[in-house]
Amino acid sequence: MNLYSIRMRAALGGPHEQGGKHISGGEQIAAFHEIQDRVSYLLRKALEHDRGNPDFLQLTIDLIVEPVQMLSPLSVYTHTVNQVEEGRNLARGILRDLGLKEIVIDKGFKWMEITNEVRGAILVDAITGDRIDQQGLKGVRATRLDWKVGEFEKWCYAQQLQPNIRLKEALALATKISHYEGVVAELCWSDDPNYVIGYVSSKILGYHRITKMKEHGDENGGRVIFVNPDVRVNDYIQFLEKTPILLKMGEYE
Ligand code: PML
Ligand code: MG
Ligand code: MG
Ligand code: MG
Repeated sequence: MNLYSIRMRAALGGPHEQGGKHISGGEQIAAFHEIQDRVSYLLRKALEHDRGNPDFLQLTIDLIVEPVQMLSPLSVYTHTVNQVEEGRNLARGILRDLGLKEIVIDKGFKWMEITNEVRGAILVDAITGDRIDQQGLKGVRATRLDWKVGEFEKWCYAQQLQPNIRLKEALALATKISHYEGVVAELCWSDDPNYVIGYVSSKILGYHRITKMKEHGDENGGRVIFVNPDVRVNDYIQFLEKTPILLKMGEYE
């Protein structure tokens, strides 16, 4: 069956590359007969976003020609916290458990402060904490990823979790991001002012969902990915942008 990658990005004040403020983005993988519904979903996501009403919106639809890799989602653990400080300290502890030094974790959180200007993720050296992607304000966008139809709902049922579209999208992203040799961890929280949940994820420890990573009303959010220095950055970027990934419950490559 032919599958299509459907990508959306929306901005306010012109296109992103001309300085527009990022409003919303989204990725879907769908069969031909599903494209219309998926596009409607992405349009609604962009047009109803709490970051504002976009004046630029781009949709890209293309046939996937590369073989699709099937992955099972990272295991999810939820940590309930009431304060941002508590959430961020918890995140720091997980990053420490993954072997990152204090200075690198500090730098990672510093990079999170500029995620509002950077559209995609920021790649950081896991030993020095320096930025290594050279993508400027564009950053790195992980795309061509989704759940196989029906699998997220099945997975939620098995996990006794309420289906939540944010979790669905973030877990697909985090699973793809972590699925590359030499990637140590990802730190993320949303850029949506009304969504304060974030996570630290890694292939080894799974997806650690933390219920408060920023204050309500704060529009700063995004992703920092810590990678070992022996990773060839351009190959990893190519993987994130181009390799099609579908998530399926309990199935390995
Ligand atoms: C979740 O686990 O609920 C998602 C957390 C990260 C959301 C990132 C985003 O929506 O931008
Ligand atoms: Mg709006
Ligand atoms: Mg951003
Ligand atoms: Mg967002």
